Amino acid sequence: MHEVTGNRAGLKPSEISALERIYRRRVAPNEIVSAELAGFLCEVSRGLARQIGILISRQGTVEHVIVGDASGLVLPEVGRLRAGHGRFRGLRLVHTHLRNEALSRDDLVDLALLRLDLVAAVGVNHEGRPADLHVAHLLPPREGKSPWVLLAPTPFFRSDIDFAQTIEALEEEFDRMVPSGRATRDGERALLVVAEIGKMRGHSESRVRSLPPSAAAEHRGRVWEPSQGSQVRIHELRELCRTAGIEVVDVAVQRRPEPDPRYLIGRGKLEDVLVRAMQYDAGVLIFDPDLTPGQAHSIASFTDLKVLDRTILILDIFAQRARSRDAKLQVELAQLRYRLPRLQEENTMMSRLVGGIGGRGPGETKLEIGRRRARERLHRLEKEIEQTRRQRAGRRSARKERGLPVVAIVGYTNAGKSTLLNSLTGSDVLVEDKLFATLDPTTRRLRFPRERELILADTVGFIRDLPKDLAQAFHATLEELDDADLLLQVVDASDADRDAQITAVERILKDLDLAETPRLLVYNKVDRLLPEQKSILEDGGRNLVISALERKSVLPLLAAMEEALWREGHEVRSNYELPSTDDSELPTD
Ligand SMILES: Nc1nc2c(ncn2[C@@H]2O[C@H](COP(=O)(O)OP(=O)(O)OP(=O)(O)O)[C@@H](O)[C@H]2O)c(=O)[nH]1
Ligand SMILES: [Mg+2]
Repeated sequence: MHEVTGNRAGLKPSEISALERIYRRRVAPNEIVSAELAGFLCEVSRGLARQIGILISRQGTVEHVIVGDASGLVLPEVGRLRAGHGRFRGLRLVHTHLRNEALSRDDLVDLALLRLDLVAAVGVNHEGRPADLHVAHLLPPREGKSPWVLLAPTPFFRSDIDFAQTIEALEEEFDRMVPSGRATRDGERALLVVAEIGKMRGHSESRVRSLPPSAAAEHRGRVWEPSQGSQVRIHELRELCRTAGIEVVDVAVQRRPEPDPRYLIGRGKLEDVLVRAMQYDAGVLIFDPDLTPGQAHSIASFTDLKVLDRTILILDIFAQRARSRDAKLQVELAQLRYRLPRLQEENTMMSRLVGGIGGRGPGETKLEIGRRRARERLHRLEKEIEQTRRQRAGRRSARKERGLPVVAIVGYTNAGKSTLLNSLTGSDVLVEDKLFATLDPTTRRLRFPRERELILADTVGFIRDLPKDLAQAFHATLEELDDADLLLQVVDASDADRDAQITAVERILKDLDLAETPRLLVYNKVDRLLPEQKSILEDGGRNLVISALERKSVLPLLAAMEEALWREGHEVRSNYELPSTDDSELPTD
């Protein structure tokens, strides 16, 4: 069925059928549009006082006829969905401009987002004949360069652009710039989209709205820098991506007083982002802060890219890293909880929306399952987790009977918790310079001189702004903490974000009802500090300052632990001595 779409309201049946007859026309391969067809479009356009647009295939057939209003038209969903491969869609837009005006921002955005072969506007003169031909096409991605080029308008009948040659040359250029091997690369390429919500200081975004996207982006880039807080978040998001094996090709930041209810960022900015994603050949957008289910859906219906947010990314990393059955169950539960409100029965967007990077789920759940099955699975998981929780509780109470105090190592992810466990107990727990290296809690026994013994537990790292119900899903991993007699809060002293991380960890401890548990703050990685920074941090011996990599430096911590524990009512002895400071005799399991 060859239908005329768009602004048909008020058109007479005879006018509609005249437009429908355009579908019978053919255009020669080397022409953008034939002179007769252009003439016809101008005449009808002027008669109706509306733009008329057609999408023409490489074969020269008319694939769509669209009616607009006096100043623009809305293209049909020519499959925003990725139509096979190739850089271009194999369709060009030819439409009329009633006042012979230049190509609009919308024309250029359509060109980029729909990856049209090119976009052409035929200006209409006062006699209803073709005036100028305005043409733009895409350019291969180049740092800081516009994604498209506008050719100088020429009188329609003097224009000598050979369409077939132009598009062939362009495709070759694109192939040279962006090797096709990229399509089969291992890792994903992502563009980060960060909204800085809060008071607007200085420049307002709205002033740059009317510029074409790339110019607007450059303009913005000059006007303000993301705040300190945003920079920290962006850094963290990059680290998360690195951990997940995702390459970050670009970061877009928008400052706004309130999140946009539909798209988180403004629609114009989102178009910007999509153009850039296209330019960089990115397949994934990662939003921070997290998207509401509604936002996720609106964005996914706007683009065919994968739409993720920070929490989905974190869950994906958890899924990649979970080893034990417990951890797998918990990650899967957390994923389902996050995804359930985003699931819609029979929704094709779904796998892009909720599938994470590789559609990874640690368990047997196919992430494409519908709502009902997801709910069933969720209940089953909850039951299973409850069962294993009881088993663990049994093991813990057996331990309790033996009266061993429990010390749990907590802290921000990558602070060095596992490294500390290793150096205190001479173990060999996985340590990695990546986020969330530890998902499965490890416990080790640590023996002090004079028969004193304790259980040392490593835990999953904390991170700011993990949604509360997800934190809950990990509660089982953190149960160790409920029984802890003492917490060692490990801080990466060398991280610029140190203080905010301490605050984030303290907030989570409070959420977990652990604010009252005795706690030692341990500044780690001080080998990375300058001597004067280190001595400020030591504060005349008031702070525990260590380098978990150097076993000797943890001795004062051991002393402090022993003191805290056996003074906290376990068994106070007066003839107490510090453990030996001889490194070779450092107590181990
Ligand atoms: N320079 C230096 N690096 C350290 C120190 N302690 C740990 N690291 C490094 O920091 C990185 C993270 O260490 P982990 O022990 O895995 O950190 P974690 O807190 O267990 O991290 P997650 O389990 O991912 O939350 C590793 O590359 C360690 O080698 C230290 O005292 N000094
Ligand atoms: Mg660890």
